[in-house]
Amino acid sequence: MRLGLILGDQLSDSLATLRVLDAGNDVIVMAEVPEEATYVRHHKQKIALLFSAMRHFAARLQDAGWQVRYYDYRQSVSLGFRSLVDVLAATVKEQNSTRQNKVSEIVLTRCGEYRLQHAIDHHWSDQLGLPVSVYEDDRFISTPEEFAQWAEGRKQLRMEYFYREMRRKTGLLMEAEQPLGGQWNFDHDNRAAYKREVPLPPPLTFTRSNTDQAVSQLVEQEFSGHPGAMDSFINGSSWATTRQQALQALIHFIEHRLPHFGRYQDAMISSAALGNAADTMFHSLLSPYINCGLLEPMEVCEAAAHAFHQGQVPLEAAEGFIRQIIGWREFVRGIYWNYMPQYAGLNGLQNNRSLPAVYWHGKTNMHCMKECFRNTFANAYAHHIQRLMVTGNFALLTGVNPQEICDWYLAVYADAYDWVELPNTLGMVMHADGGLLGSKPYCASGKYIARQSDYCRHCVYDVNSAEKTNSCPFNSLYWHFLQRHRQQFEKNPRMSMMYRSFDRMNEEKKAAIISRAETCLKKIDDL
Ligand code: FAD
Ligand code: DLZ
Ligand code: SF4
Repeated sequence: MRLGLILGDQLSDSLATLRVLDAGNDVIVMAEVPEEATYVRHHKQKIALLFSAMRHFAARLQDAGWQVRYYDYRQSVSLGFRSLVDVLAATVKEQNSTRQNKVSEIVLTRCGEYRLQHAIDHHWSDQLGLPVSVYEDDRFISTPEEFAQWAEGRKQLRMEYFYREMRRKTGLLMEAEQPLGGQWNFDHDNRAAYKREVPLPPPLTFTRSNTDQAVSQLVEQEFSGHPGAMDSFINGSSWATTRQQALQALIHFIEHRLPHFGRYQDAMISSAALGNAADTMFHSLLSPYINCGLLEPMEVCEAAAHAFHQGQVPLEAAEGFIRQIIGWREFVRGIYWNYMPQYAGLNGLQNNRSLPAVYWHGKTNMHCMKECFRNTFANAYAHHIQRLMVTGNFALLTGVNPQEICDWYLAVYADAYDWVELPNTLGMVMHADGGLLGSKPYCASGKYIARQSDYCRHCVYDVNSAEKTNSCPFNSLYWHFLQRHRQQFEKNPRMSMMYRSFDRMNEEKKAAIISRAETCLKKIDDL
């Protein structure tokens, strides 16, 4: 008989492991273990979501006739298991001592993170004294090998071209070989600020099961030192933990959020004025489910395409959403597997500032940052523009060490796994990969935030100044960043205009801006 290990981010009925194994003969192993739960200080809600979703999934497998050996966190700890391989070793022993039919092989699906996959490929077979077979994770649309072939020989890797391949491969929003609407990408229509033209989406809450409640208690007791609050999980306003609830979230998204998704994709709004829906705008909130397997990327994209074909949503909304999944999501995964493990150590801009304490306590006078941290700690969520253009932009402009800021993003979001977080943070935000993921850094002054949000209207800082003592820190830090990295970026055609703007300022103004930036850098924790 074979043992099939299913990981916390592999909770899909279609998983290769389940297709390879035989419910009559083989045994599924699942385990909550300290090593996975603490390799970073995961947000409490991320642990609660995963443990609860794992328990519900194990119960579903049992109902479907599978034999499942499930170790909950307290069992793992009391049996002295730290890691998944400890669990497997003990389960092999247990099965071999109780059955005539001995364990002949360990089976699993390629895992999401290099850290674990490396251990599986290089150590597990020796540690367990058994063959370990790893099957491709075909819930993704492309394989790491296909990406490597596509990337080979290209001078620059651009998501847009990879995305077109994925459109062709999936046939989503295609008519023969041509994109529907005659255009691959409608991104230029997706830049509006939110002026309350349409109401924000209604809330969706989930009924909490006994399992959710037991897990919440466990997390409060065992992970009290981890960041984040549990309230929105406990009251059901944050995360789904079953396949059925995740499908409810998908339906809610298609009906209430997708119609306006593209248009307001880059918008941000203060929550005090509009309640909790402001924290999510029209984003889908589906990433935690897609990443842990409760929803599959193709079914989510097919639902969006179907809504377009039924006339429920405009083409630019469906295309914009599908691009995020078969474009960005697949592209960053390809980058990850193509360039790991070297990728994780890159520091192209040689940034060495320690992560400012504000990233953990969230207390600051900068209203935009305060809003993003509040959302992050309350819900284990922030939408893409909050991550990229506020907290990410601040880390870039202040020169935070990329590995430290990556660990932060990996910890605080319910959807965070190394394969998707790392390229987004190290590549897209920090430009630490020398431009592999983006041709220029996404650096921006407070003007961008003022244009895309109402944050600046509620802030003590003056977004129209870069040099006054109460000037918006993003403004002076932006110019300081450009000056610090003049050599790398001055010749970049997409950035040279900014250098010319700075050079045209009079000397007194330039000096005042740089001096204000230096004060901000010295006093980051007081901003
Ligand atoms: P929506 O805006 O509704 O987007 C729809 C879906 O598209 C998402 O659910 C997600 O599956 C996919 N998607 C969108 N943008 C990206 C992207 N850039 N990369 C990969 N998939 C994308 N996403 C994660 O899933 N896990 C992470 O750990 C993660 N870390 C990030 C760190 C930083 C610094 C940044 C800038 C982005 C990160 N992202 C990450 C990408 C993106 O911010 C989240 O996928 C998105 O905010 C999730 O919320 P949503 O489901 O409401 O997304
Ligand atoms: C994120 C996570 C956490 C918090 N806990 C577990 C766990 O106890 N058991 C498990 O199998 N998986 C967990 N995960 C998800 C894993 O970290 C993830 O499967 C690997 O990093 C591979 O992507
Ligand atoms: Fe953020 Fe600056 Fe606007 Fe304040 S003024 S909200 S710090 S961008």
